[in-house]
Amino acid sequence: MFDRIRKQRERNLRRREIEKEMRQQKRLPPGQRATLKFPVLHIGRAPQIDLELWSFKVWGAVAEPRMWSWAEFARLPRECVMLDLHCVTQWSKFDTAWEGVSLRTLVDKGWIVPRPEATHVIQIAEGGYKTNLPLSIALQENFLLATHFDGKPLPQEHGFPLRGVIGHIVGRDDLEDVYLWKGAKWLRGLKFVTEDQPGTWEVSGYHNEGDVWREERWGRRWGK
Ligand SMILES: Nc1nc2c(c(=O)[nH]1)N[C@H]1C(S)=C(S)[C@@H](COP(=O)(O)O)O[C@H]1N2
Ligand SMILES: [Mo]
Repeated sequence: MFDRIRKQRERNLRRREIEKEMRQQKRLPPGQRATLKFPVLHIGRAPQIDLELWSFKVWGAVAEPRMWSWAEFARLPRECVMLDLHCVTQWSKFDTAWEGVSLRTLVDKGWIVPRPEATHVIQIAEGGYKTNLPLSIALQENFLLATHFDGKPLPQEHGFPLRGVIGHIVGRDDLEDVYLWKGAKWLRGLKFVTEDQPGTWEVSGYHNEGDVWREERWGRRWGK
């Protein structure tokens, strides 16, 4: 009967060891704590997605709008990336493995051609969740249109079949790192815009930029 207590203590010890190690390696942003779990956070219910009806659309300030069915999307070139995730609610999860399609690659291949005046990309999810990123950040290697986590298709609650994910790549201090809310689960489309548009959380008081190292959590209301 003490098994559970012992396991819990061991886990907590490991958690604190990782946290200490990550702090030493300068991978723990201010105000964050390490977690070994993968918390699930979203507004409303996790939608059940039918892959037959699913599509991924890109429109707005692009040379031509595009649409992929699931079968087409699954054939796009794929990339793997290891990310440290930082949630604004103060948990950080280190060394998470993602696989999917890089927006950068879609642009490099000429399959998406942003118009010169495009400045931001809005991720739009099933159910209406939205989040905004400067185009320059959406084109970084630490932003992925992810279909797989840890070698397996995304679990439903983490965004099956596709989500935006953004995190820190070890050794890439040249990239901007933003909080995890800037990756939309159940992603259905990207709208390129010529003027910034705050998303779901950004209008409700989260910081518009959300830089994890500057601890931009709340406060800067849209337009101020
Ligand atoms: N579609 C959708 N995506 C979303 C959200 C949401 O409410 N709906 N919440 C965001 C927030 S606030 C966080 S912290 C992360 C959580 O991702 P996770 O549940 O995989 O940990 O998803 C982000 N993406
Ligand atoms: Mo969040």
